[in-house]
Amino acid sequence: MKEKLINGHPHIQLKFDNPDIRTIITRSEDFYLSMNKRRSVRDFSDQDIPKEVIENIIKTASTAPSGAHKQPWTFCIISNPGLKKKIREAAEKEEQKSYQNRMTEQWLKDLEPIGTDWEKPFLETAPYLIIVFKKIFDEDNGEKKTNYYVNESVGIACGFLIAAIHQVGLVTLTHTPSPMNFLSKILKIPKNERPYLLLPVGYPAEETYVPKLERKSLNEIADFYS
Ligand code: IYR
Repeated sequence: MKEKLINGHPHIQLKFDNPDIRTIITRSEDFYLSMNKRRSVRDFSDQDIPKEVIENIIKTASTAPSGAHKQPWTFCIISNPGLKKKIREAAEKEEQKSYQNRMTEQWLKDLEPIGTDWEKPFLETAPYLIIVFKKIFDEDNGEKKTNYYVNESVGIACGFLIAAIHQVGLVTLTHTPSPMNFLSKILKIPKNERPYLLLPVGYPAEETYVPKLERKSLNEIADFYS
């Protein structure tokens, strides 16, 4: 492997496969068709999945680019039934308040086609909950070390995670109970970390229905400046 120093730091030569253009075209179509089958699922089976799969999808998420390569994320993986119950109860308490008082009429109306409500049984049914925390800063022997583009970095890592879950053949949901600080309390998370996203992971329940949605067309989402 060829190496050289840049700014006194080691750099390695990029290993680039250089696929031919037909391969690139085919892969672009295949990957789109595969990702377009992804759906957010709210009804989970309690069927277990090997821990190895969870480890691999988390490692995939952590291949995401991040500001100054700080990797400002922590993934908490919950399979303990008592802990899942605690999280469900705390989430539902907040969600009940949100659905009853905190969300606007318009917001509730926008959610009607999706069919959500304050009840979150998937927090107990799914074999794994992955809770993603963003690290506002890092601590090195009591010294504060700044992280950069934390929201962007953690958002991209979550995108990789969701793609990985779909690619291995499992399902998830991007659940954002609000406010989420109860998660820090239950899991005793240090002060430099904030909850970002909660993802139940598993198999869908036997007969699962998802909203009949259309995705925006390319024309609606893209402007080409040729
Ligand atoms: N956090 C709530 C409400 C909710 C909000 C949006 I925007 C959604 O797309 C779905 C749900 C909940 O999880 O039910």
